[in-house]
Amino acid sequence: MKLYTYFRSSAAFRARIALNLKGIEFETLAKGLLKNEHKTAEYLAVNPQGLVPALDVGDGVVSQSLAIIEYLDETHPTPAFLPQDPLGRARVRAMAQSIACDIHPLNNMRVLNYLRREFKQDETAVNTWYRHWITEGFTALEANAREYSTSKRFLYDDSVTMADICLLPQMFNARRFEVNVAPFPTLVAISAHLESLPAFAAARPEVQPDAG
Ligand SMILES: N[C@@H](CCC(=O)N[C@@H](CS)C(=O)NCC(=O)O)C(=O)O
Repeated sequence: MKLYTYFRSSAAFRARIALNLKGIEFETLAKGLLKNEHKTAEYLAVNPQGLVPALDVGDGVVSQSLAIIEYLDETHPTPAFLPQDPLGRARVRAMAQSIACDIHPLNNMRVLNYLRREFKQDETAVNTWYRHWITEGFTALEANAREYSTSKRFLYDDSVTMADICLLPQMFNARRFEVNVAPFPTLVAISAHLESLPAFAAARPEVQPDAG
C-alpha cells in the first residue's frame, strides 16, 4: 500500500497508526503541505479534496482517515479496531468522531489560514481559537474516558480501538499548541500508554521520513 501523508498531519498520523497496528508495510508518499504539494493537479487527480491522508490500496485510493481506518479493519480483522457489541461500537465511533469531526476540522491548516487571511486575525487570536476547540472537545472526551476506560490504558474498555487511534494525534496537537491538558488526566494517562506502544510510537511525526 502507498500512503499519501505529511509528517505533521494528525489525520495522516491516524492512518499511520492504523497501518502499523495491522502490521501492513506501506510506502510513504510525502506531500509537503507548506509547499502546497497537496494542491497540484497530479495530487488532486488522486484525491480531489486535496487533503492528506489518502491510501492507495492497489485497486484504488481511499481518502478520509476514518474511512481508511475502517477499510483496514474490514480487510485485516486483527487486531479489531471496534468492540463486538453494537453499543460498544457506537461509543467508540462516537469518541473517534468527536475528535475527527468536531475538534480537528476547526483547527485545520486551511481554516487557520482563512482566519488569518480573510478575517485578519493575528497569531494570538488564532492560537486562542485553536486551544478553545481542543479544550471544549477534550472536556467531553475526558468524561467519556472516565466512564468507558476500565484500565486508563485505552479509551474504551482495555484494548485498542479507533478512538485511541484518533486520540494520540490530537494530544500531540494539544501539546504543540500548549493547551493546558491538566484538566484531562485520564486522556493524558491513556495517551502516555498509547505512546509507549510500538505501532503508535513509529507513527509519530518526528520519526517520519519527511519530518524536517
Ligand atoms: N477529515 C479528513 C481531514 C483531512 C485533513 O484535513 N488533512 C489535513 C492535514 S491534518 C490537510 O490535508 N490539510 C491541508 C489544508 O488544510 O490545506 C480526514 O480525517 O482525513
